[in-house]
Amino acid sequence: MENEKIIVTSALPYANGPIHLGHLSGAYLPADIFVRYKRLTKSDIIYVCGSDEHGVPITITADKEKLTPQDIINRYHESNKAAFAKFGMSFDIYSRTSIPTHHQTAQDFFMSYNNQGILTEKKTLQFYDEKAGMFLPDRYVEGTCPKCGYEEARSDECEKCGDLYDPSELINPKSKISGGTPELKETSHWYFPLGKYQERLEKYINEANEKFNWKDNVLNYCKGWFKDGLKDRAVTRDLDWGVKVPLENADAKVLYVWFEAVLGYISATKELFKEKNNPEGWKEYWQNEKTRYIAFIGKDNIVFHTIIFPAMLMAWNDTNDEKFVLPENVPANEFLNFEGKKFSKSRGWGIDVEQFLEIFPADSLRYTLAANLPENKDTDFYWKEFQAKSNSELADILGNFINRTFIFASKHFDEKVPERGELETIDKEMLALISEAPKKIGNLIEKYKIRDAVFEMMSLARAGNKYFNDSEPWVSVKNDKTRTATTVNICLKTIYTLAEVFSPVIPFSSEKIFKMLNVKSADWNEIGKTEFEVGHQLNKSEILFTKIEDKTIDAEILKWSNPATVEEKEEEKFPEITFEDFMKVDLKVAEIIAAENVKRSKKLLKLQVKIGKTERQVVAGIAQSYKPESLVGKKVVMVANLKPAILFGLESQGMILAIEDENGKLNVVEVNNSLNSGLKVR
Ligand code: B3M
Ligand code: ZN
Repeated sequence: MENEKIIVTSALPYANGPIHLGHLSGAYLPADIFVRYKRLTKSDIIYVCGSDEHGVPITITADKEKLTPQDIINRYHESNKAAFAKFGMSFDIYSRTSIPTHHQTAQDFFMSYNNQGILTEKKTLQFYDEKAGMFLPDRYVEGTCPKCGYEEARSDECEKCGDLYDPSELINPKSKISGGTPELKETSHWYFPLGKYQERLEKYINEANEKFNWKDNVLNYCKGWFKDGLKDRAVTRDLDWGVKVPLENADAKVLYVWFEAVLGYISATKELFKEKNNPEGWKEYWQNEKTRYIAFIGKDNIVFHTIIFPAMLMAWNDTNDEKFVLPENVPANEFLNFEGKKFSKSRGWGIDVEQFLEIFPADSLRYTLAANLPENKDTDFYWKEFQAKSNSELADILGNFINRTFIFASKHFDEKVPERGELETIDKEMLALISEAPKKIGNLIEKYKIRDAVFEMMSLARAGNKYFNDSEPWVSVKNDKTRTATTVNICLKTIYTLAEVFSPVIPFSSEKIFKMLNVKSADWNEIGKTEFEVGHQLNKSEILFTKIEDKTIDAEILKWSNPATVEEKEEEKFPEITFEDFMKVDLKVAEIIAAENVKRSKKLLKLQVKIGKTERQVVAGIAQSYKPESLVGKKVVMVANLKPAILFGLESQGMILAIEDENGKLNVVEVNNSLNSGLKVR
């Protein structure tokens, strides 16, 4: 029988920041464990991943760091690839979406849809930044929510109250690029008719679920989308970074990043087979109805993999001879938090993989993360738990069992596998456990219950330790060496099985154990039954897991509990300005002569200030730090030539300088009361 063909993909991480532990727990470690297991069962499996290098997330990072998008993706593609390798990710290829193969693939899909009349071109209004000379993507516009007054609302969606609105309703819109007020301007985009596929998508998910048992979190999420009704989605954007729309009248447009990123799985596979000198080989996987395709992702990517990508493939398959497989399962994980708080790139919260692996071995991280995967709900990484699990399980159970056995084998059996004598009940029970464990563990991995699988792995090691204790070889060695031989033989066989079943989780350590045993990894389905030849020569043993000391962990805890560390990372880099730039800012001493709350706003105060002989109204976001009456009479510093803005329907004619402390409290910069208002600050 031909071995089953499987494609496994993990979400393509944006190349705009380092990979952190949350990423690993979501889409990478579970996939790697699955793939490594499947390889040992002799499946014909390919595992592809790579960097997602387009879209606004990349351009925003580039703007922030005053670099080009190309600089950003080069930096993070290489460093993420290296970090993944160090962590033991066994991708067959870690590709990237900036390569020509990918651009070509994405454009082919777009053109096929367009030629088949699947897409429609529609006109819409979108914010345009005159100063920057560009259309602004959603995340580049900020303003006040028309519903709840939240001042950092996005152009068409309020993060605070969840309202969706037309961009024309956003109050006081600001361009994040120039700071200016953007205008709504007409543009046109190509739309994919997602709504038309709703019925077929529901059917596809139901059927896949019946056969392959999808996870509840994924199903519920999809149900929510279906309930709201799928809508047409624009698959193009006005942006100059990405895959160009391959049409004549679309010079300044690129494909929407999600539209092309999911196709990155296909282009990465093409690249893989090109490397193998078999450029058509990818088709045997992607365009083969017998292939099983499994897409590992984090929960924030569900809709793209269960709805949008399958709909895209359906549309292609309807209109082309070569048909693609759809995912049979999308086992999305929830999130891992770091010490009780969400990982956040922008706030610098949470350790990244590279930093982590400078201090601790990859297998300790793999094991502890795998035992605590957010399979059904969010979980947390805590330093103390990491230490406890590494020490009390990897070192004290697994490591200790292997170590004791090797000491006995070398001391009493000349580093060779001794022959078993007659089996007693205790031996038979241990042998039964060994022969059942691989199947049991394999079944759990097949169902994406990796946590449970890891628990079973350690249970086998625990059982081995107990068997060693209960057999008391240190007693038998004095009066019944055959008994000791039986114990050591069975312990070595247990270790062989442990090395195999643990290898998807702790591959580096398993490799060492195989070497100590002087064997290679075997077929997973045979492992519990494999016997050593009597007299098989063992190699020298080595310490597999060293205990993590309190002082090492305490140092980490301290580092991450000290807000200064986080603050440091948060520090924004400002571009240099010239003296002339600085002199353009008109700073003046102002006296606050009246202050009151702004209706419906928690943040804003309406102030009247005096600057020399003139009076002005300023709307300042300091209501959470000051009672209005406490401000009256204070002399402060104000930016007097700021372009007026409307906040909550009130005109604000300037800005007051304030210092934000570590807790987010604002402290207005006060000046000596003897100084007259209107004086220039410089
Ligand atoms: N780059 C989002 C993320 O990094 C996105 C995934 C693409 S998968 C095709 O979470
Ligand atoms: Zn709102």
